[in-house]
Amino acid sequence: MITGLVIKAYNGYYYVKSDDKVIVCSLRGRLKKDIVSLVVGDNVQLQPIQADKGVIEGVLPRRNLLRRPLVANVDQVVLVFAAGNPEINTSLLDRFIVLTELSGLNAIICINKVDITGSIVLAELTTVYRRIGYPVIEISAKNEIGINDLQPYLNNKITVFAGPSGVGKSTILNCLDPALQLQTGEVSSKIGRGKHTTRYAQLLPLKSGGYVVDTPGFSSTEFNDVHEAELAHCFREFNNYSRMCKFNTCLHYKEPLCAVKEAVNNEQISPWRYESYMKMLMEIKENKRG
Ligand SMILES: Nc1nc2c(ncn2[C@@H]2O[C@H](COP(=O)(O)OP(=O)(O)O)[C@@H](O)[C@H]2O)c(=O)[nH]1
Ligand SMILES: [Mg+2]
Ligand SMILES: [Zn+2]
Repeated sequence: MITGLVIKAYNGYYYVKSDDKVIVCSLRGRLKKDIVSLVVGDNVQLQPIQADKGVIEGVLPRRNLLRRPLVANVDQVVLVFAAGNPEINTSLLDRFIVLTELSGLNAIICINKVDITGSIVLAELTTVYRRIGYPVIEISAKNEIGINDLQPYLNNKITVFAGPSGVGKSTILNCLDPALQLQTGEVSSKIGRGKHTTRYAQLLPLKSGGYVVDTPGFSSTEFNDVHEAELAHCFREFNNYSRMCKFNTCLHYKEPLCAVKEAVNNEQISPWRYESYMKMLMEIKENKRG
């Protein structure tokens, strides 16, 4: 029996990387329980049949499971946004951050297309997120600027690239490793949608070691099962203040003597972060009612 890493699932077969080989595997019957019982990113035990074929006999314990995209054992998420075309929407960035925090993963913020000057003042934005503790990397994939700042984060890790479509995720990955040859540019119509790389999560090996997952840009950033009380914890900088709120159940909304709101007023917490928080909180409250 040998062990390997599932890098791709397709048509009922699993492509397992073991040493330098990719072994195409079927699944031992008793393992076929549900769609999340074996996913890309899982470490498996397999019985080789021929040089490049095998049968998966067991799945090793997982460290974590990301739902969108469906990948196991992810180390971190790179959230890609663009300085322009399309311009950063901080409320959307904060939603991605919350989803990453809920999965228990670290977020790295990557601002691409710094060759474009948008109306957002990048320096202000990067200062806020860095102060919270998120690495912020500014790059221009098109001009191959700043790629070297991103590279070291990816070595020997499984990294998911997420963000809106059109921000340059695939272009960045091609820049990191031209052998990936990912399709870039606007997805013009339905034609592009059902195709390989976009629909199924796949671990793409980087020449420098490590794997990346390219996503088509999550279209859905809804919080289905998120509890109100959980949300505030996803805003890391709130944690320093929430201890001092009068009520320990404080949602930093209409409660009196709220230390988080006070910190917003004193500009210790960025007002737009608080705005993002309120938007999401209202949405969760709405969902609860509906
Ligand atoms: N100006 C500029 N355009 C870029 C840059 N990186 C990517 N693009 C363009 O943005 C468009 C979308 O890129 P793509 O990689 O497909 O984005 P994805 O949807 O996030 O994968 C393409 O036309 C790219 O050529 C950059 O650094 N600067
Ligand atoms: Mg893409
Ligand atoms: Zn409070």
